[in-house]
Amino acid sequence: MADKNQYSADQIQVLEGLDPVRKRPGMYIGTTDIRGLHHLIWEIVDNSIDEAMAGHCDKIMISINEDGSVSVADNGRGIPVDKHKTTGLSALETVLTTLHAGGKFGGDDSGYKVSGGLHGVGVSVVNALSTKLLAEVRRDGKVYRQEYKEGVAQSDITEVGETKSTGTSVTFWPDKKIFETTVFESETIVTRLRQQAYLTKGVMISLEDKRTELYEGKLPQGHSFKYRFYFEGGVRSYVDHLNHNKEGIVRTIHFEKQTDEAMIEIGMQYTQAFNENIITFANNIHTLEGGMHLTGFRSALTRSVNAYARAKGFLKEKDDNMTTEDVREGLTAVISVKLADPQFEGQTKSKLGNPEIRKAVETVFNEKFSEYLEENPNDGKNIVAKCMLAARARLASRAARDTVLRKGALEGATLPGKLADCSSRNPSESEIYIVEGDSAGGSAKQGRDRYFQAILPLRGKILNVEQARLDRMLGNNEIKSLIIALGTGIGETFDIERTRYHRIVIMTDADVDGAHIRTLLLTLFYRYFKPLIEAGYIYIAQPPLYKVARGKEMHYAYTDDEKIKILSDMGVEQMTDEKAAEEDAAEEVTEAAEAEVATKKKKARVSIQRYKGLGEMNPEQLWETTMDPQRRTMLKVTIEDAEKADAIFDTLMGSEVLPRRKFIQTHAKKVKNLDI
Ligand code: 0RA
Repeated sequence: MADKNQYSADQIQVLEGLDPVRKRPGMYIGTTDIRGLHHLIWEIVDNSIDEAMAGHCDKIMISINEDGSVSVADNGRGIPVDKHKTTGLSALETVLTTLHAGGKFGGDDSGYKVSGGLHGVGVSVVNALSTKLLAEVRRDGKVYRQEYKEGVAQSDITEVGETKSTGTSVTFWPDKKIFETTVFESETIVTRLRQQAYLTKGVMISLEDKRTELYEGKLPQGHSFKYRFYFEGGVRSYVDHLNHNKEGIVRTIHFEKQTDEAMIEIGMQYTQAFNENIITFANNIHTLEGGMHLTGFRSALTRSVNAYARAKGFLKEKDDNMTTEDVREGLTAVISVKLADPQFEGQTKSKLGNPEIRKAVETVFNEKFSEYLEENPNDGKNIVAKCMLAARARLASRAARDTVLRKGALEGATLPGKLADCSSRNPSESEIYIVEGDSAGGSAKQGRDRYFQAILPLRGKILNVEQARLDRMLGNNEIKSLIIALGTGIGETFDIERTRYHRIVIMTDADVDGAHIRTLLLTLFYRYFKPLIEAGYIYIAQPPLYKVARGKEMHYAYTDDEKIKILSDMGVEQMTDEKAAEEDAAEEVTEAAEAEVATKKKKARVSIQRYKGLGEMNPEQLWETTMDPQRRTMLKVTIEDAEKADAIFDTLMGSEVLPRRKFIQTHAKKVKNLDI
């Protein structure tokens, strides 16, 4: 074991340097839950991506190892290991033990750093929060290694072999004393890595999850959990991926330009869909709240399309310009900017603030897009036709929407008859359950606590509207009832202060229709009641999937895994065919077989009921499993959840409108095995 006393004063300095990270990890990685845990991976991967963006690396390999540690390896130049003349420390050790030192090294780098933005707190933070970290550098024909514990080097850098390749690998074991959980979620990592691969074109990023135990019985025989991403098209491939089940009206187009301010990359495609889906990034960080790059793009798009439509005579002199919404209908776009000094603002620090980027994006877009329109008049015609159709639809549906959105239209309206309101008038203790179907609504009304729980049943048929436009759906009586019940008003009169309930719970069946209705409601909240989501008022109820009973003993299972666990706790190893077991148990048996019969009887008395819908539960069951605050679990809806629903919405709604679906493959190139 390392003894602090054997280190020089300098090194103790370094040690103290990381101390605050272990004391207040939240300050550096946000949280110590699963998000914070994943943050550790992003930190390390970002460093390799910086190396790739600087043009020195084209392979990044991530593995979740059998023992739960994570390795990130790249084939970059390798972090320098020779000692700095004045500090006496190698770059490797400095990067690993000094806060904010990550990436600020080398000096010759022309690329942009991912680090320094939203996260980019540096590898040293990962080091500090790991019980053990192993760094390996391949450089100048040699392999070097250094081991750390809780951020403290256990020895000098050691030469351990020879190699022809170069690169860096870091393996770390997150500290169980710091994190609520140290079990990584491969799905989350896959999603993030795919996104990073789109944004760093030409780089192969792979993930292997070697925790075979975790996947026992879940993957096909002989398969392991492996992903490999490589996109030559960059954001163009990203747009194709986002549109894989939408019908494009033109090809995906792609612009790229380096200006004084930034590297600007834009991919876009107009589709038959009705929603817009514009995703923006600054230095590979998803700018969920948008910012200057988005503002610049939107205004340039509106101006370009209108100018083109006028110049070509599609818009007549008497016609109004198309609005910014009109020109974005059905548009999918990915905007990625890389700049030297990104300013992140906003509530979640995910809004790009640099004002100069607005103009830069506008200029690049105007130039490239008009060039494209001039060269592809047919595409130009199709795009303008699509936008003009959106404008006409907007005018046509305005009347319908206005009846709902009009100032005061829903105010003072009497509460809908279907609403079983609660008696409390204090919103902070009141809840409303939006329940799918009249029968489940009936059970919920009987089972609830009337003091603070209100029930609003919605007919399952609300999704069956012919129009795929949400704003028309606002005229739907079911939706109107909901809006009146919420009390907030909508549109220009929306006022969160008037919310009648601080918990708004969506309770739908665990089937396809239930999922559709949930998507519809989430989309409605996302587009018209976003502050309710931001305030954390929207929830999704979690009814059980099964009831497992034996005599007076009764358990509810909310997942399949839970059902298996309950059965095994009851001593029933496998799902028993109940009838067969009963018959067996009733047979005449000898004394010797008594024990066996006892077991069979035990199994026989277990009954498993699968709830296909909420309507199958009686009021008491619904109360004790799903509505009783002491016993229920509910999911709080985040903006990200609602954003996903919003993205799915048009696909769902449009499924009858689209005559066929086209699946566009992204160009995932096959790559040989890595030699790192
Ligand atoms: C600074 C200088 C040099 C390499 C790196 C940083 C570097 C850092 C990381 C982190 C993960 N992978 C990395 N790969 C490289 C080298 C400068 C030179 O060789 O001239």
